[in-house]
Amino acid sequence: MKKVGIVMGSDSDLPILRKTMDTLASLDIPFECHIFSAHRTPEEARDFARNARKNGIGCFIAAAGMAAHLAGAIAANTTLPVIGIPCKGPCFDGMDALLSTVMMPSGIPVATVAVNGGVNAALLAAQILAVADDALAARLDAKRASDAAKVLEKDAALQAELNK
Ligand code: RP5
Repeated sequence: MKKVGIVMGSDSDLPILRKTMDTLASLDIPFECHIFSAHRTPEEARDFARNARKNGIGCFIAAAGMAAHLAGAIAANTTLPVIGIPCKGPCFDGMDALLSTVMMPSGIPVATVAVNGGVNAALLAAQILAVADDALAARLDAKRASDAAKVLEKDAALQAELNK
């Protein structure tokens, strides 16, 4: 099975990526995860992207905050799908990272999830890999059903409380 290549700009992004890794692990999806920065370690970020296909990576998740160029820098060096996570920093409520990640020029796409959207990035990566993997698609269906059942349980509890 193809791996997900996860990269974050700083270890300060790690709490968001922990959710990504936990979600991938819960779906039995292999991954490798690195701290490479578009600005501080541009050669390592570029090499990770350029060597990914031969290293068994099927798609990327790239997370960064502030002037968040990491997802775009990865996308510039691969035609594998790249999912960007804008991470909320100390200013602008994450709008800086959101715009830096999402506003890619034509030709170099980045599929951007919500600010701090670590879980959805993992699920989108899973859905990309599941296009060619029926067993993974079945695990995703099971997760959707289980998540829906949890919401309905909460609704049932709320109705029971309100209708006492
Ligand atoms: C970005 O700058 C990183 O992705 C991080 O979100 C932000 C701040 O990095 P640190 O100064 O906390 O290392 O490159």
